[in-house]
Amino acid sequence: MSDMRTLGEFIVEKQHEYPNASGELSSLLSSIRLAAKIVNREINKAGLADITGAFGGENVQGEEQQKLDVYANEKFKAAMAARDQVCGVASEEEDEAVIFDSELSRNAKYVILMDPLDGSSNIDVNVSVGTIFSIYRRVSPIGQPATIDDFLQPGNQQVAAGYIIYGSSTMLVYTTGNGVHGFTYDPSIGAFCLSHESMTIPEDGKIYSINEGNYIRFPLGIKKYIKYCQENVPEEGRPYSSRYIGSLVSDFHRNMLKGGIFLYPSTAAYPSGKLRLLYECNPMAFIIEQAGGKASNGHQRIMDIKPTELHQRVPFFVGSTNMVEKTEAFLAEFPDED
Ligand code: P6P
Repeated sequence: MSDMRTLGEFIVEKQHEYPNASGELSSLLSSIRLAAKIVNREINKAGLADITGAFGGENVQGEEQQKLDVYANEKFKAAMAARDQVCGVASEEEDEAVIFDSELSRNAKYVILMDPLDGSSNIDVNVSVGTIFSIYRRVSPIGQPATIDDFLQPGNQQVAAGYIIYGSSTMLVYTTGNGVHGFTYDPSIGAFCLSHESMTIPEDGKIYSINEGNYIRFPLGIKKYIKYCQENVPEEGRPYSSRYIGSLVSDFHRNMLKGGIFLYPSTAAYPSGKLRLLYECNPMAFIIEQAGGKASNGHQRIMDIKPTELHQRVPFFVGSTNMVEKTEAFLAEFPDED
C-alpha cells in the first residue's frame, strides 16, 4: 500500500544515510526518474503510435533494434547529459561507452551503465519490458574524461542499481546499499509513490524460470536441477511451477516478490550465457543481495567477477538463496565433461 511518499521525497529523506553525500547521487536518481516517466509514456502509447516494431538497425549484440529501444536509449542518455551528473554512459544499445566531455561532465563523479529497454522484443505482443541501470563512482581522475576502466569495475563496487518495469503498473525499484525500495507510478499525479519499502525475497520458493527450449544443450547440472524441480514435491505437497516470460525484469520482479529462481545457463546459441554482466547481471545481483537473495554464475558470486569487456555475457542464476545454492550444488556434483 502506497504511503504517498514520492520517490523524490524518499531520496532526500535517505540522503542523510550518506554522511559525505553531496546530493549528486540523489540528483542522478532524479534524472533516471524523469527519463522513466518519458519512456513509460511512449510505451503506453506503443500500440497506437507508429513506434513499435523494428527500427531497422542492429545493436552491438547483432540484435534487431526495436524503435523503443533506440527511443529509450536516447532519452536516458539525454537525461544524464542534461544535468552533468555522469562523466559517461555505457548502454546495450551503444557499441562503445559514451564519454561526456563538457567541462561540467568531466568533473562528474559517477558513470552509469544501462539496458535502456530490456525484453523489447516483447513490446509488440504487449508483454512487460524494463529498464535496468547500474551506477559506479568513477576510478579515473575527476576533471578528466572518463575512461573504459570506469565501466569495467566489478559489481561489488556499485553505489546504486535499479530497474523500471513497464507492466500492468509501472514501478521503479532501486537500492543504494541500504535495502531495496519499490515505487509505483501514479499517472494521475505524475509521481512514483513508495509502495514496497524494504523489499525482501523469500529464502526459498517454488518458481523456476528458464527457457526449457534450450534444454538439450544445458550443462548436465542444470538438467539435473530442472528434473529435481519437476520431480521433487516440497513438504507442502505443491510441486514447483515453471514461469518464464522472456523478459528478465518481469521474471526477476515476480520471483523477488514470491520467491523463485531465474536461470540463464550457457546454451548452444550463447556458450557464455546470454545476459550481460555489466548492465543486466550486476545491477540485478546488487538488488537481489540487498533483498536477501543470491546471484551467481554457477560457481562464483556475480558481483565478484572482474569484467574484461563492456558487453561480456555470463551464465546467470539469481533469486532465492536456497534455490541458487541448490543449483550450484547440482553444477558442482555433475560437472560437464570438457
Ligand atoms: P530467450 C530479452 O531479450 C532478454 O535479454 C531478457 O530480458 C530475457 O530474460 C532473455 O533475453 C530471454 O532470452 O533466449 O529465452 O528468449
